[in-house]
Amino acid sequence: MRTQVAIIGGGPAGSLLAFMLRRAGIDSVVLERRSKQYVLSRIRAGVIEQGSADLFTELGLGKRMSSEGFVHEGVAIAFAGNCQRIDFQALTGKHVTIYGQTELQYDLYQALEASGCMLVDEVQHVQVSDLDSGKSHVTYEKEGQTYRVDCDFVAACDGAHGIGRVSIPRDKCAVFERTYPFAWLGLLSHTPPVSDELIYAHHERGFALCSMRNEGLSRYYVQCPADDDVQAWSDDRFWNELCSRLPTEIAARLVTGPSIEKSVTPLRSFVLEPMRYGRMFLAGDSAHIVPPTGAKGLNLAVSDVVYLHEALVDHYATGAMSGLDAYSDRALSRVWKAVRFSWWMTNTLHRFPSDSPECAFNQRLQVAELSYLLDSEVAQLSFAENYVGLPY
Ligand code: FAS
Ligand code: PHB
Repeated sequence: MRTQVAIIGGGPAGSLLAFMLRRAGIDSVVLERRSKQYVLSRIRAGVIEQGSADLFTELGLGKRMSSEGFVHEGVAIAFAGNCQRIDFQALTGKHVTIYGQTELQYDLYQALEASGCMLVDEVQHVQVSDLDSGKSHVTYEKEGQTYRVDCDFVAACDGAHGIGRVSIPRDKCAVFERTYPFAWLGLLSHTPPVSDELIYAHHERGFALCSMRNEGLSRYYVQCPADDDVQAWSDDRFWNELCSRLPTEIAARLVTGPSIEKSVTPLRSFVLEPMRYGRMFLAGDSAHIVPPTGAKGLNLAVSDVVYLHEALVDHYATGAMSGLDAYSDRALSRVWKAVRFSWWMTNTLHRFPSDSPECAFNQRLQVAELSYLLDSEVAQLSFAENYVGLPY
């Protein structure tokens, strides 16, 4: 078969790109390794920046998000036994929306189906070829059959463990990486959220986060050792540990219950440059990973797709390659600012192992960073500006 853009990966980046290209009359085929059901079952992001939410509304994808999502005008930082709110709305005139990635993915799949976009799921052995020639093509297997897709361009939206990134020769790209000596243990429960806004907690026992999906579905995270096994965490141990890291009055009102999902997520910062190899363009987690502390991963996938869509529309309208040639630098400029913010949030709110270099000094710095943040309106404005999402 032939298409204009072969999209590898049917997560938020791939499905959003396919939908936006379709609206612009540009043909694409999405190849997804997992079943759509599996993709819809993955518990991931929960915070949607204002820019992303405005885009979904503009694209007609925001109906359920605006009726079922929560608009949050602030966030709380729990530190030294107190809890202080940072008011994004007052500081920036902007807010975030709490709406599960699972729900957003469902809306995207509904929209793809309704617009007649082609998505092939449960594909195997996807391979990209001839990316530096006009004969680019992708091959894949499905139910024992091998298929070939001839295309003008390939969009590698295949996440952290896809083939896009690994298909680029090592001498044609550079990798920037930072790993963290801890992970997040996340728990989802049919319990009412402990607070009507998110709480990011700094504590000597480690970081904790109180989030939610809706009035009856809460999402909590506690920092745990990087090599921790989820089996080692009973629900009771999780709830006790979470309570011990929250200010007393908040812990007192925490409603606990059986977990419906529990998982450990390693934390790392990763950027691959450039986000392009020949006629293949990377978007989303295939090019960059941020620790979830800054709630930026999904939102960066959205901004990448906005930039790539613009460049492809310009190419098919004018024949020019200039937009596509500028894509990687344009996307990376916003990516690195989000990498910086996510690194700062992670560095400031987590407990580093006592044997890590300069541990005592860094702990003092954390206290100074958080005291400055909570005492200074200027610092809060910078925090808020980054949290609600920097302009595209
Ligand atoms: P994805 O990984 O979502 O999608 C890639 C798709 O490609 C997958 O469906 C995969 O199956 C498919 N694929 C892979 N290899 C393939 C191959 N060879 N062939 C075909 N298909 C292939 N981000 C936020 O913004 N806010 C948050 O609050 C937040 N919280 C998070 C919490 C957790 C626990 C985790 C793990 C992540 C969180 N993130 C958060 C980040 C997360 O949301 C990602 O950034 C987002 O899923 C990125 O979307 P994609 O780039 O589409 O990648
Ligand atoms: C979530 O709700 O899953 C969530 C919220 C904020 C983060 C990370 C995850 O920073």
